[in-house]
Amino acid sequence: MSNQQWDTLYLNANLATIPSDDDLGIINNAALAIKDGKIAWLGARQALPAAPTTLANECVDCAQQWITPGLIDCHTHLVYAGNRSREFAMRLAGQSYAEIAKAGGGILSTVQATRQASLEALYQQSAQRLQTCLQCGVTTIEIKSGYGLDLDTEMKMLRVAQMLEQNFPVRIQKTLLAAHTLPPEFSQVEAYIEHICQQILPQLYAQGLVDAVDAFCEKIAFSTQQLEPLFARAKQLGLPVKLHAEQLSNQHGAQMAARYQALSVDHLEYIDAAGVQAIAAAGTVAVLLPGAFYYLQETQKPPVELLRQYKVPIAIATDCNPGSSPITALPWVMNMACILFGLTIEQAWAAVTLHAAKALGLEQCIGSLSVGKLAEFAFWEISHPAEVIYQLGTFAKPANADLTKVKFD
Ligand code: DI6
Ligand code: FE
Repeated sequence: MSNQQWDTLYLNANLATIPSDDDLGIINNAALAIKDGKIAWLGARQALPAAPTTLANECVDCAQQWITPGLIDCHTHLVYAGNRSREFAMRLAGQSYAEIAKAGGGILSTVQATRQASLEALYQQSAQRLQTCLQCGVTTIEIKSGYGLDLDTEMKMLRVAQMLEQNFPVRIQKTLLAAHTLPPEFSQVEAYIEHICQQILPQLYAQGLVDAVDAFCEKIAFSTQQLEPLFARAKQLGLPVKLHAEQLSNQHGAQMAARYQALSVDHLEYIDAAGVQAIAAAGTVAVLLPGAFYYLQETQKPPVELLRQYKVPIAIATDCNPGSSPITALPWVMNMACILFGLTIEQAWAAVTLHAAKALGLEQCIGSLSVGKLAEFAFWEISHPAEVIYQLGTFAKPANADLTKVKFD
């Protein structure tokens, strides 16, 4: 056994530490040390207190690669069966997302496919999508249920998410989205919400399958009033809440979510000043989903300036789902956030690291390169972090690939 103070020391690296959303926190020719899975030291290589080999058991030459915090996709519906390319064609022919949903397509068509799929088939389809997320440098991903809308299928979806976490090098936060839309078995919204509160939520929570509770607050889904009992039940169980809010219209979901100290409110194209003030006061993160905005060809943009004025942390995510955002590539969504919503490169990076961590309640452990946080990184062969956003199709290096373990003096 060696008694060096660190386990691993990365050398000849460029770091983007992401301390805030106005600064990438770049350190060139840097060193980064790991001890017990956490960042123990980082800084300019010349500032190392002694010769590398006297400090760490293993020294790794990064050959000028960049290290960033692992990317965090804080809003996805990654587990589902089938796809909805036919609806995509219908939308291109002029039908709206809401019209297709009302006509029995939309979410309910994926519910049907997901109910019919075996656990194995659902796992296989979802694993393929997850693999592409990981190629983009994702180390933490949130996955929602919501295409089951009954106990067995919601359980199947969350079990698939759990199995994915066991089989891939990624942290998965599991969110119950049983309140996605009204299932065909129920004609009364109140009765379905009651069923979630009494049966689905407590049973799946007891099985360790629920880290948070989400709902779809929209004209074509649920009202704030209908969702209150669900959020109250989540709080009773000690679970954090989040909300799909003000995507297609302003339902004042943000204010309701803020009253329950929601981790995040997501979409927000139609949020107004009162909504922004409410989430600012509650410390709730605004999660923008430019993929859905793009696919649905929306024209109303989320009020980025107003959110910044009130210092609301802005995260972005893929919203990976078969209807409104069939995207797994988080860097593409960073690109869309810059081009469509006017985020800067610095804001887009913070939106998939620092602020995305907060949107999952994990800001103490991940989201930036800082001493004490977990050693979860993405490695990139680039000359500046802007390239990840600029050049679509820039992939992260598989963890530690091509990095040579060498002896440094
Ligand atoms: N908002 C979304 O973006 C997804 N769900 C939601 O509530 C879309 C889900 C779908 O169309 O399948
Ligand atoms: Fe969504």
